[in-house]
Amino acid sequence: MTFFSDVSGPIPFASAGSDDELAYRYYDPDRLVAGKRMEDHLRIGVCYWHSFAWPGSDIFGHGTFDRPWLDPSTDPMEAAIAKQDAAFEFFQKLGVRFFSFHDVDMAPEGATLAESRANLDTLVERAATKMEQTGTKLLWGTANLFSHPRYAAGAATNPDPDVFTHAAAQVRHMLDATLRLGGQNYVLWGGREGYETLLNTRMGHEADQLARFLTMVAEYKHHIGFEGTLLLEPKPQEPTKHQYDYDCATVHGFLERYDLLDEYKVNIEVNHATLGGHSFHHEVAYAVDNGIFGSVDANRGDPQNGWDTDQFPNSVDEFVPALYEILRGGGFTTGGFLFDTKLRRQSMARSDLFHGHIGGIDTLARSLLIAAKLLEDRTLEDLRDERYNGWSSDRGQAILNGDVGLGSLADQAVAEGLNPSAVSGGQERVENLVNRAIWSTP
Ligand code: XUL
Ligand code: CO
Repeated sequence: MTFFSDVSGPIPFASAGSDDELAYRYYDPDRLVAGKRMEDHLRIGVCYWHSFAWPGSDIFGHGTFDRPWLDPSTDPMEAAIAKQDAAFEFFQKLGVRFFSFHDVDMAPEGATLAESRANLDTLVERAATKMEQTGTKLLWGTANLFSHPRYAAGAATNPDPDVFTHAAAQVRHMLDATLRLGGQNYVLWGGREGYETLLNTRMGHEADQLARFLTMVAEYKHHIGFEGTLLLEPKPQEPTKHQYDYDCATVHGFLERYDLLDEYKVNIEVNHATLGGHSFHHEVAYAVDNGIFGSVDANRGDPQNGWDTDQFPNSVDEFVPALYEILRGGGFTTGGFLFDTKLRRQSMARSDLFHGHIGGIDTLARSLLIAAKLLEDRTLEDLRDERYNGWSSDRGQAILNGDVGLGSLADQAVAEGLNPSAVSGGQERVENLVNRAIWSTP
């Protein structure tokens, strides 16, 4: 059965001036950028949950989307098979290589863990065949530990160890499934790993529980020989009032405290960064500079309401600086850009899924071209080198190497009558240089 019959696919690359709405203007998979194919730089993936498992409902209203595979009167396993067919048809027609899913996106939950496991195994085997036939790859797998009422008070951080145990069973199974499908990463987003009120919460105890859970996951990963990367996905809040994995710096500190830095990296989501009061640029730069950069959930928020609206990315201005830091750090290894994106509830047509992804992918492709140019021209690196140049002096090196203490440094300052003059940071100038690169890249 064909679900997207209006679009023949695969979406072709056309020129920037083309007026074909179902074509890429910048995303040209084979184009070489800084010595690497564009497709290999961006490693774009489609998410199963928002694009195929969500009907367009919100807290005030029912689903609005035209998604025949979500028809509630269909037998759940038959519906899951139709959903999988729709998803793979879409991946093929969009022309991207990766996808990601939660256990419950792909297969219906059964009455018991064993039944859920059997359902998932059936759909995973079917997915394996489709992946082989189409060359589609799994960017990451993950378990949904936040939708079912049993997880209302958290999964790993639940006050009840039986809930922790149930979560362990789900994650073990999804790790097995991710390994089976050759997944390149495994993600843990702790949507309910936080609190609603501190009045009933033992925060320190919950942190120890979470660390035990993550340690068990890492041990199991090695036990089964899963070679992908384990990723934590920071978010400051929503659905909880406070999520423990608040942002990259918080996750970094947590990993260090529990000796897990060798086992986990971060999956940075644009809208989670902005929800945390950071820019996406900040989160990426932090992760790159601290060796924990893993992957990205590409989307955008709404600057006026600040929620996690998960809109399709459309701002080159927002993505250029972040892509710059990613390239500066050497680019993705196992990670990629996963479109963790939701159509607006009024975008009901099946074809809207194409328009959302095409615009977002072109935004990334154009941003990549500009960021690569900025790096190649050393526009920012020369400026940064000059700004930090003093640190290669004898004094700078002595401070960094620990050859000098506070007392002797202070003595030097007094003896020399040190009175450094302030230097301009030139922010407006550097902003202009970035804009010029944006405007001049065809
Ligand atoms: C929620 C979110 C999740 C994770 C995977 O805000 O981003 O979809 O990406 O559980
Ligand atoms: Co996400």
